[in-house]
This record gives sequence, C-alpha cells and structure tokens, in this order.
Amino acid sequence: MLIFHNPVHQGHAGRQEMFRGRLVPCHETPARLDHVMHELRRRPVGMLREPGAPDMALLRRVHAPHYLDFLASAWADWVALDPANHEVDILPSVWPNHGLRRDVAPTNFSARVGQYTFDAGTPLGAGTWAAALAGAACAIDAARAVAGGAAVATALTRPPGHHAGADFFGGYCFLNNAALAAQALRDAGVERVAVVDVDYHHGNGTQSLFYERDDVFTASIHGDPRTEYPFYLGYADERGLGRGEGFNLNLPLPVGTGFEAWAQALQQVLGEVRRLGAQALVVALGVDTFEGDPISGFTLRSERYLRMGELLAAARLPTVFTMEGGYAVSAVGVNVVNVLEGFVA
Ligand code: Q9C
Ligand code: ZN
Repeated sequence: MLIFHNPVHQGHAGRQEMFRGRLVPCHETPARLDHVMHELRRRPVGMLREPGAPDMALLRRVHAPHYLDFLASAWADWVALDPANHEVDILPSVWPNHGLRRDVAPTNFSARVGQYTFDAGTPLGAGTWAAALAGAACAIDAARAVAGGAAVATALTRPPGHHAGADFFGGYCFLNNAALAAQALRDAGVERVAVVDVDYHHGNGTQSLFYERDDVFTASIHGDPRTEYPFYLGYADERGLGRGEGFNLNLPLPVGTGFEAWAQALQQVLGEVRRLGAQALVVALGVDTFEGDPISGFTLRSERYLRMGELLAAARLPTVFTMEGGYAVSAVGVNVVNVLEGFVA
C-alpha cells in the first residue's frame, strides 16, 4: 500500500480549545501523527511517500473559493491586527446565528472568523494553512494512486477533515480530505464512490458536501448526536435530499457501544455500499472509538482494529484511507496501523 504522509503537519499545533468556559490544552496534537509514523517504522505495512503540490482547482470545487482565500490569509490578517498575536491562536467568539444576517460581509476580523466556523474548539495558527493544504494533497494523491490501479492508499495526515464543509472549519478540521479523495476518484472516472466514516463523531462536513448528490454515497457510524459532538447533525432520519435521497446513511450508536454492535453497524453500511454499486471506497478513519479515548464513548480495544481492517477489506473495493480523529495519543499509532495491517493481511 502507498502511504502519503504530511511532512508539515507539525506546523499545525493549536495551543488551546474552548471547553465548558475554559481554555484547555488541545486534544488534536502533532504527537498523534508522530505515533503513527513511529509505529509504521516498527511495522512497515506500506511504502511512505510525500505528496506533490495540491490541486488548487480541485480544492476550489470542493470548498468555496472565498473560504480558501480566508484560510490562506487568516494568519497574516490576524498578526496585522496586532504583532503580539503571533503568540495567540485564532479562535472565534461570535457567530451569525439565530436571526442574524448571513448575507452581509463585515470586515471586522472576529466577525469574519465567526462566519467560517461552528465551534470554538478549532484553533487556527501560523502553520495551519500549510498543514491542511499538504494534507489535502496527501488525500488527492492517495485517491489518484487508487484510480490509477493501486488496491489501497492512505493519507496519513492531520489536521483531520471530516467536520469541514464547503465553507466552514470546526471539530479540529479545515479541509475535508475524505471529500477531496472522493471527488478526485469521481474526476478520474469512478462513477459511484462510497465514503464510510468510522470516526467516533458524525462526519457532518462530508455529509453536507454530498447531501444532494447520488454519485457519492456517504455513511457514518458515530456516537449518538443527542449527547455527542457535533450534536446538530448525524441523526438517522438524514437520508439525503433531492437526487441525493437514499445516498446518505447515519448509524448513531449509544455511548458504551462495544465492538460487536459496532461491527454489525459496519456490516450494514458495507451491505448498502454493495447494494448501491460503489466502485471505490473512501474510509474516514478515526480511531476515537478506542476504549481509552479521552473525549469519546465507545469501547473498542486495540486488537479490534485489526478486525476492522479485515472487515473493510472484505468489501473488495479499491480503497483510500484518510486519517481523522483519535485522542488517546500513545495508542493512536497502534490502532491506525492495526487497521491498515488488517486491511492488507
Ligand atoms: N472537550 C474529530 O474527531 N470537541 N473531531 C469535543 C472535547 C470537538 C472531534 C469537546 C471534538 C471534535 C476529527
Ligand atoms: Zn472524531
């Protein structure tokens, strides 16, 4: 398997996220991916590659150009406000919500940040844009390797992507790597693509990007949004809209769910993938379903990720993995590499 890894991910290193009225240390840290790289050196399940230049034209079709322009200049704009901002991450504090206008274009920096995000847990720093862009390139290159005949390729990257939509960041995500991979597969001639999101959190960004499309099926297995982030999307009655009706599947599961019930949900998703005739698979691979995850509620053990990889491989489809969440930092490497090893075994 080809593994495209993000060589500049460490430049994205948020300091703090807002949680219950306090700024707390970020969960989404560079050490997460460092642990995966370390485990890969111990267990080489594939060949490591660096990504090429990002395809900006593809990025500008999946994401709104004005959103990409905002991300590209956000740090410079922020530091221009006050040179002391060099030491401070960008976090939003105001949003155009409930009865406020979304069709106006305030020039105030805080107002602009609020237009482009839905939470206060996703700090944007000096190296965020470069890291997100290189991660997007990993996803696109992995998809093109698979479109070119590789059975499987992986985008090993952070920040993650599945919470990011056409014009918003949030949930530690800026660019939707899984969606970019799916669109790259479509552009390469794959007529029907399935995105299967196994991160603990609902893949709201991916769902929203493809909600009215019938060429990309999106499915997500996740903690029940009544109690789990992102709360405002991910319910079972969201089935797609217009020609996309029937092309989105959400399987929310209660806190406490273990591997047996989780694997049944995966089998249901893969049955639907087969029924719809998908010709390629994108797996949004979060390992925050792990029993030791500090912000999640499922109880999967490390060895179960080997089985997860086997179950995904049994779909017998060309597959792209993108790395999403997983915050039990020292176990992220073992769990991610277990999925990849189980898949290729
Ligand atoms: N104190 C991904 O797994 N914050 N994003 C939860 C925790 C948001 C997770 C609050 C969690 C986002 C890619
Ligand atoms: Zn997650």
